[in-house]
Amino acid sequence: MNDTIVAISTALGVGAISIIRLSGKDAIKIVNNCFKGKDLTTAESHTINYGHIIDKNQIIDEVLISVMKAPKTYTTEDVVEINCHGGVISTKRILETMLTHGARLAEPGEFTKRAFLNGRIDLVKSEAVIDIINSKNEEANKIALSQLNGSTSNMIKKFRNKLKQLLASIEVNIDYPEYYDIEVVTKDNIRKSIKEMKMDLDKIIKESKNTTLIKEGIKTVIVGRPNVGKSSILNKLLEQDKAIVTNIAGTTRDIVEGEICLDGIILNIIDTAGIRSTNDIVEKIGVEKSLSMIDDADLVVVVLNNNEELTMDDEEILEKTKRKQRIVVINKNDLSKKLDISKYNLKNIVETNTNTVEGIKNLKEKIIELFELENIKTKDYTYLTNARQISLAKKAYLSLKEAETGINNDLPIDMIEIDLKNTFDFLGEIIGETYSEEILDHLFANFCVGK
Ligand SMILES: Nc1nc2c(ncn2[C@@H]2O[C@H](COP(=O)(O)OP(=O)(O)OP(=O)(O)O)[C@@H](O)[C@H]2O)c(=O)[nH]1
Ligand SMILES: [Mg+2]
Repeated sequence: MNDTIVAISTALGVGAISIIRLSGKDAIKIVNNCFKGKDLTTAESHTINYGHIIDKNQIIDEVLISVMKAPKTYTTEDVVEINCHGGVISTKRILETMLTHGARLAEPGEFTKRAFLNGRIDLVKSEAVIDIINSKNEEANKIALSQLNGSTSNMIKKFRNKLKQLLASIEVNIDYPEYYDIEVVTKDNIRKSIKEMKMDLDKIIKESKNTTLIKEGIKTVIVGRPNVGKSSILNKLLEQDKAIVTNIAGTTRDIVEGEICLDGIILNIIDTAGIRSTNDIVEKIGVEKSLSMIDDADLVVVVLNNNEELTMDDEEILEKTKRKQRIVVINKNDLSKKLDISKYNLKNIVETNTNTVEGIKNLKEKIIELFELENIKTKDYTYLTNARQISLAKKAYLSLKEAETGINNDLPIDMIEIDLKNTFDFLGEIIGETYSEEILDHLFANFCVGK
């Protein structure tokens, strides 16, 4: 953290402007050493300064330089941003010049990591920064913005304060039981507080699951035997002839992907090669790929042909997908019924005929119903937004539950205190009150360089 870091902060490519950003105690000095213009070391903080970046007396580019002095900066260190002409060559040359003058190339997310380590933002807010950059739709963007503004951090802090108060009063009662003027915390009081907190945390965890859907969308995989109409269904969902459709079994060899928006939530749809045993090498690879896609999917759409009897391959596919969130589509319902699935007692069945819009509309409605998409949108954007946060909240919840069991079983109060302290610590980890290097490395590795 003692060195000065540099990175290109804008996307590398042709554009009007590129920004090269430096942070650290020598940021201003390093840039000033290769700047022709006014003396940047005497420039006021938060000013923009015109001049040229030079290297060995040669002009590299005409630039505008923002000088931002510590501590009111993104990282809380001295930060300099060089606005140069967009374009790969001049941007890279300026970066190289900064490196030769003593800056070090920043790691992904290192600017934000410094903001965290220097105490300007907590871990949840750091994660919000990357979420804003990566948000794929307006809803995801709103959640990330609200998180950056502190909504989630405040919620966690409030929760921890409640726990702190409870812990403090328990301790006073344990340490100074002879003081009569202290409000005695009865087991009933503790039980009541724990119950309330448990309910609140449970609600937060449940609501937070939706954020993953909002952020990442629903990964939907269409599987089935060859020729049942998988690609036709994909094309109708996308309203575009993206996949090739023929009456030859084994038409789709590789996966075909597309995206639609259902009630503001993205559906990532993947059409796969028809599953059957085959000796064709290329088709075989396609079939293996189809099978492997199932494990990763949030939703599997199994397509069966209404006009054919159920085959061994169909049965295998139904077996392989039985534990997944699944919709069974009986396609080609314009043709006579030969399919009999009555022995299976299947749920979530939709009949379609890809020559009309009706069945596809029903399929979309089934997805909306299954994922309760209509209820997902909310005006309150206070959520936990990723697996790390949610798994810590779950651990906190389990500790609370342990505390509750303890109190119901009349365990000594200091045992219950341990569970409550664990809850307090797990919640603290969410905002980064405690953290490990490993967690930080993992988290910031997902950032882009320059952020
Ligand atoms: N009658 C009727 N024919 C359909 C329907 N849906 C698809 N088909 C026809 O069935 C044939 C196979 O359609 P595809 O969409 O290519 O089937 P697929 O499941 O993707 O097949 P593979 O890629 O080989 O696995 C084509 O000739 C389609 O026109 C339908 O609802 N009714
Ligand atoms: Mg196909």
